[in-house]
Amino acid sequence: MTHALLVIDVQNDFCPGGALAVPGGDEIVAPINAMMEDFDAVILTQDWHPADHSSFASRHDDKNPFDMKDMHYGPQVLWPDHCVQGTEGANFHPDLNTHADLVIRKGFREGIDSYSAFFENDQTTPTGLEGYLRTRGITKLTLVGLATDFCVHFSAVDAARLGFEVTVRMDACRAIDLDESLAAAETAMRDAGVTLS
Ligand code: VGL
Ligand code: ZN
Repeated sequence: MTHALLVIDVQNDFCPGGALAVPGGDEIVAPINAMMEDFDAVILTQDWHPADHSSFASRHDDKNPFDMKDMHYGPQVLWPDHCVQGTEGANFHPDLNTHADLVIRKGFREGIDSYSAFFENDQTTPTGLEGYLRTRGITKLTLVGLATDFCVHFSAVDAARLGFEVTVRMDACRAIDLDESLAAAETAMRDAGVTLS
């Protein structure tokens, strides 16, 4: 059994002072660093958007941040501009231990968002992470990071559907919580067979 820690999007823009700050986002950095030595592999994800990404409300004349928009792949929340490739906001939190085995970037295609570390928001375009995990013999995943109700949620559900044994350490996650999205995410993760601890 090979057990990996999957650290989701612990980036400046999701921490206090960032463009899409998650309340308490920086509080999880030290606990995540402390957990790393307990795992066989550590994988970081990085939200990594082009400056004109279609998930940005600024791209749509009639929209504000946190409005919804029907995209060709389904409904999408529109966000403040965040995690633009190569910017300080896209960098990992400066205190995060980045001595990881792999960094996987997602959301890099202009026309589609990717909450999950496994599939883009069309739920079919793979990021390549599944193949990496399988070829390394990783069967067990523990997820931590930001945000609980978006990228952690979708990554955990996809991982469970792919047959990995998945735990989310809720104490090492923080949520955006739009319109009860945290409660909905907890239900969806439990229904998918994810252990919340
Ligand atoms: C995320 C909204 C937009 C996340 C990323 O990491 O949860 N949320 N992009
Ligand atoms: Zn994003």
